[in-house]
Amino acid sequence: MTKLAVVGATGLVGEKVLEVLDRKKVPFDELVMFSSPRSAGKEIQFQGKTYIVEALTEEKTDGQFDYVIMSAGGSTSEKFAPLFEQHGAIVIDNSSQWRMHDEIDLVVPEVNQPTLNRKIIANPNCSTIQSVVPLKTLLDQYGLKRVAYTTYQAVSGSGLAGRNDLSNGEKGEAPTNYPHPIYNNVLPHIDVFLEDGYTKEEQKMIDETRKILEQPNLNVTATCVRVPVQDSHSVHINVTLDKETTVDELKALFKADERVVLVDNVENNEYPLAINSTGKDEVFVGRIRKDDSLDNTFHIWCTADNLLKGASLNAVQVLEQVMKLNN
Ligand code: 11C
Repeated sequence: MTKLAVVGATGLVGEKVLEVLDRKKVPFDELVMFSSPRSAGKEIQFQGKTYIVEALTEEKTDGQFDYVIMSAGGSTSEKFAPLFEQHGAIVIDNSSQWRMHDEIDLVVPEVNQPTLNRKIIANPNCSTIQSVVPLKTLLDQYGLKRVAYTTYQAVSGSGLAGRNDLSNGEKGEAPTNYPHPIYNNVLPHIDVFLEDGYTKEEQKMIDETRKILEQPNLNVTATCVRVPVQDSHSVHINVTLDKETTVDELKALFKADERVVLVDNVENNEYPLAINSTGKDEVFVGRIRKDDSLDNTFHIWCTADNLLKGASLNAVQVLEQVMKLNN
């Protein structure tokens, strides 16, 4: 008897978690959906049944859950993930709360396995997830010397509030979520600014890349940018490899690689696009070029659906991974 809880079931990512659980036919016997008190009482139709969403309380963490997927923000995860864990559940957490704790696994199933030292497993930041997938292939084949990211991130990364700023901005309304209009604009600012001038989103990409790839000394830098796109993040990855290779060899490597889909036919204007990634599970790579300004360095353009591979799908893939380990 497998009992599963989905926390944050009414949010953008929570909705997708349910969609992916259904689509991938993840096996469980009982499901409980939790939300904030504000959304509690809502009805959700799932697999032919009506679920009433419950407000999460401390007492309810003692519900004999085997697995919990949390997509409810850092403060909820900080409080409730350890309580679920104490009561025996394996918790897969979408927030940034636990990611950089030494004893907590930070997992992208194509890249690494959970150790389960703790029963909380962190799901990485969306822009990091899609980037480490092709980087893992390059790491295994050539070794990595340096990674420089520039991101072009969709408004759904900020949840419904981001989506509203984009659609209301088009109608001439002032933003309520971002400090500036996102409609017709590009914001070099995601999450809060840190003392060194980087944003928290940029620092997350740097720290999480090193942790997931188990390359604590890898040179990584990032500039994270919000663009007026509904869904799917695009990331420019400038990567310096330890060994020499060619563009043709890289293309052949990615073409044969099950982790990614290569879309790189510039003669026909074919390259990864946000609009072609939305609703898809895969990570797309293309526009592979040599960067002659540095030795062994290449440009890669990488897109993925930030709500799927960048959040809900990765969380469900981690769930499937731990279910297998537990069997
Ligand atoms: C964004 N990447 O696009 C963020 C959203 O740490 O899980 C995800 C934040 C996180 O705004």
